[in-house]
Amino acid sequence: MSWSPETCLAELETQGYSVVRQAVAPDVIASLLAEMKALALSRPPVGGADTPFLNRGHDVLYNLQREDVRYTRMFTGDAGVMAVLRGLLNDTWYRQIAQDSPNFIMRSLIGRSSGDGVLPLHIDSFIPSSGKLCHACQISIILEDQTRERGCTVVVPSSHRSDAYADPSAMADAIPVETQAGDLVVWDSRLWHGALGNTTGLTRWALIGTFVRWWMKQNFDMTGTLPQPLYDALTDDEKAVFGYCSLPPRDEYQRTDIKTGFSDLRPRVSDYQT
Ligand SMILES: O=C(O)CCC(=O)C(=O)O
Repeated sequence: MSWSPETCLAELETQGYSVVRQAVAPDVIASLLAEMKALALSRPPVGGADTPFLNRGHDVLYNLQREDVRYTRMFTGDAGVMAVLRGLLNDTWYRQIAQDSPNFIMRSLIGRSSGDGVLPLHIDSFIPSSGKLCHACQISIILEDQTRERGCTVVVPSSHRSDAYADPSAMADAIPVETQAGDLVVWDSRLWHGALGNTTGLTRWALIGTFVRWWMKQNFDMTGTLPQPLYDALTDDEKAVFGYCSLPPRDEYQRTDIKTGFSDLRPRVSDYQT
């Protein structure tokens, strides 16, 4: 690792975001990009009328954690990324898992390519706050260069502590985050952020992981729908990141603690339903 998680965490604290330049090797980026493009062609269309407002007009590949463990491992397999995520999101009162392992979870894992419309400023923490503790963050692995014309991400620096929902009129104060393939952009999900319209007619793919504290809901039933061979490939740390250690018990006779450790992990995905 040639970058400093401490610097990234310090920037996240003050600015609400951090850019890590050239964190991922070009050959890895090239194969991820080819896979995003192939998936976009081969997957049946989703959504329609119930597509969330912010996703309309943009290409989104949902639930990439079900395709291949490699997509999850772009995050969990990177010691620097994991140090940043633990620093931001680990619950220090979570005793069943040692603090050098994750107790935060992944809320979503998507591929995203900007369409020609602007992505309005928004937050993804659902609730703003001015507190020093972060409860959700996003990491975008940039697969294609992002310029203003190609719809780069925009942010309002330090807005993560504003204790307010994003004000669309603040787009005028938002700064473009121009990046190159291989960069990482990390932001506190309370940060007011969006993206410019992509007027180039080209794709603009990024792999975006959203990570949250262990008690937040995931976007889909990640734990119930993971194919067994992918579950078998996960390390215990990765199973915790998927949420298998913090599933609510069925009732008080199954368990009375909402938090569990690695010794409570089960051999099969279906075991968690019983
Ligand atoms: O792709 C981007 O530039 C921003 C994506 C975004 O705002 C989001 O995933 O919440």
